[in-house]
Amino acid sequence: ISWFTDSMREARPVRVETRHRIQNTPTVTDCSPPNAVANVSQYACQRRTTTENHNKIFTDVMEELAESSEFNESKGPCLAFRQAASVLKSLPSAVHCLEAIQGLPCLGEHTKAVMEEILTFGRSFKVEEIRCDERYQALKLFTSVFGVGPKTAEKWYRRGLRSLKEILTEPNIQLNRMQRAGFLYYSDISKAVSKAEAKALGCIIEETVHWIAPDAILALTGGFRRGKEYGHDVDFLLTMPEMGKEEGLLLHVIDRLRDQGILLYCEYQGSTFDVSKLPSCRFEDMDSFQKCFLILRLEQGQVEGERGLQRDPGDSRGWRAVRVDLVAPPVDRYAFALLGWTGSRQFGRDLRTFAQKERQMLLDNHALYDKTKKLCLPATTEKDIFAHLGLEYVEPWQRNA
Ligand code: DCT
Ligand code: MG
Repeated sequence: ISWFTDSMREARPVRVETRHRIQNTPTVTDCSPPNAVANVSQYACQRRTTTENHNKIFTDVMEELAESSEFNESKGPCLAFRQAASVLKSLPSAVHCLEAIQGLPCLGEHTKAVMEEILTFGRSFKVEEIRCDERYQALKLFTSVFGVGPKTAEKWYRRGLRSLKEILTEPNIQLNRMQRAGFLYYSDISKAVSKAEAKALGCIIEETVHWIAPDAILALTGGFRRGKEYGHDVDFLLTMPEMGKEEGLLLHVIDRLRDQGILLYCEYQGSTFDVSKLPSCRFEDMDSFQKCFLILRLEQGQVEGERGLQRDPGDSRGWRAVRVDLVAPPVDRYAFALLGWTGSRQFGRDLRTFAQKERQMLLDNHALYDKTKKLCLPATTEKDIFAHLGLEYVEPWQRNA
């Protein structure tokens, strides 16, 4: 299937660009002098971050600390840990001493203290304490269910509930449809989706979409477009070459998936997109394109490769359930939606911050608004958007910030 292979090829660098002006990160293994790392940008959109993370021992801890801060609604510390993790992910080699990170942006005193602990003891006592915390454990477990956010998790925790079994047996808890699906398919959808599985789903979606509309435009987005080996779901963007023809497209796709007997769950949201309301200032909001959150049935025989489906040992079913997101913007919004849905979340967050702080522009999944010129800037490709922002183009596989 050529479009999927193209997406993957795009995600897998054959020839690595050697002339990097925006990120010329030196090697930091040798405890380089402070000013050697001075040209690492504070913005992820000015760094190149592949899936190869040399500092996982630090970034895993930072991400757990960020998550814990998020549960405590400590927005500042949460963002600070995520930014620190993101900077460390972009480094070309492992950090072996604190001197090597001097001059790097986004690494505050708190982060440095955690790194020092890891460098000295090989572990972080702070994070180990958090991992043992009853509330953290419960919130992490509850939010691992599809359809359960931090607010619901907190509510359940406050009612004294601690395990998924307790949630399911508590008579006073009313699960919504999405949460019921989340519990029903929990063991499958809490398991990572492999690239081979994503590719198989790409074939199914492509066949379905093109059966309905042969000229539809389809793209793989999310982590798999960035070249990740595993993900929690598979994300796709689809549109029609002619404006307005995308209306109703998703509903047809959903019907067709149901007819094929592979639609296990579907949450459809119609478009609330309104050109006259652009630009939106609420960056962190969901975009308003028509979209659907699906759970699809993937058969063993559809997945290429020796390993086939990701399943528990002893699971003899010939299929698994997989989470799939489909988003269908109008074609003139396609580039913005593609950029937003390709992620990573941190890359997108920093693109928006950069646009606002450095360029007096507002960027979201729908548009780029120039506050000085008081107009929306048009774009047909992601490259157009980077150019408007005065940024060097960053390939999808370099956006794993
Ligand atoms: N995104 C967005 N608006 C949303 C949800 C997501 O713009 N309402 C963006 C952020 C990242 C991207 O879309 C894909 O989202 P995820 O699937 O959550 O992230 P991922 O990078 O694909 O990670 P994973 O591999 O875990 O799926
Ligand atoms: Mg994803």
